[in-house]
Amino acid sequence: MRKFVMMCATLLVLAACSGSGTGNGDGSGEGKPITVGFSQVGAESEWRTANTASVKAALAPPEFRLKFSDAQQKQENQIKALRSFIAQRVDVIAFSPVVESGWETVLREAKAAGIPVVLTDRAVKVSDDSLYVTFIGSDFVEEGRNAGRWLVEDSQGKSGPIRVVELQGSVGSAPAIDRMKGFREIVDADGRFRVVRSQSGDFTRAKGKEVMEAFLKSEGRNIDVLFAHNDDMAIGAIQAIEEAGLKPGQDIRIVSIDGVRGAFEAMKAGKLNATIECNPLFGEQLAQLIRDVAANRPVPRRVEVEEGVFTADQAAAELPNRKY
Ligand code: GZL
Repeated sequence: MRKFVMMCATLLVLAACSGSGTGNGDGSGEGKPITVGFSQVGAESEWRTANTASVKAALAPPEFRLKFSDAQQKQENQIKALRSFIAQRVDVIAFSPVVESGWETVLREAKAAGIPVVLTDRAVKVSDDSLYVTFIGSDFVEEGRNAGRWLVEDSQGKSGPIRVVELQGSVGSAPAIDRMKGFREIVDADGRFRVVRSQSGDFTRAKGKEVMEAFLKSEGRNIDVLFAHNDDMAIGAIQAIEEAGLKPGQDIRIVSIDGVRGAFEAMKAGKLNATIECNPLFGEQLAQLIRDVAANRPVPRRVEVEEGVFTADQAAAELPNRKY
């Protein structure tokens, strides 16, 4: 009889400790923390910094055990990080893929290891959609369309050709590919706009300034508009425009994407004309997706974040409300 009681007690203790990574983590629940491997693109922009802060704040102990890796905008570093998460047998992998292609092999390794993958911010191109469970982020094509719509509106009464230069995001990245696609769709339909130069500034201020300097050198005063795929490159370009003796926001109309604090400050100073919001603060939504995925609950295939369009006349009033 005594042996039977001991065995039941042991089984009860084992059941309480085993958990499946779905405990509510506050000590009152019955499971262990959910271990998440997160590979971040890098720290290239104000947007990325805000996104990292939001993810880290949401995937916090005791509910989560976060293994965070900064890839410094290099795909090979992300692939290394994903392989390390697989070797450590994390419960869930989440990552923002720096570029769209080249993920098939490592995602098959994660699938073979039985580790679910959540895409955040940027998408991937793979032949087998079962290689990731869900995606949370923005509609970059719509962001590009919104930039184009603002420019068409801003150019009311002007005849063409209106000469546009474009600072693209990182080559091969989903935001760069899709923002360009959406913008061209709108401005090409209007017919008055000519994109005379288009080159990557890799989403950074420094590179944005450098490429804008090259545009100014080759096009001189024949630039009417700058479309930048993110605010950081636009802010770098603003410096180049001023150093060339021109007035950003007046001699050259400027529209960019993200809606970071620096953009609102530039709009308030009259140097940037509009920014299309791309919300990086989805950490809590990501945490809920990871809870559901870890517990094998069904999740939507795609979760999009809410975002708006902000123009210079709104900047002063909106600036105190900005959270990133
Ligand atoms: C967009 C994100 C982009 C931002 C840039 O969701 O991937 O990367 O627009 C950032 O600021 O570098």
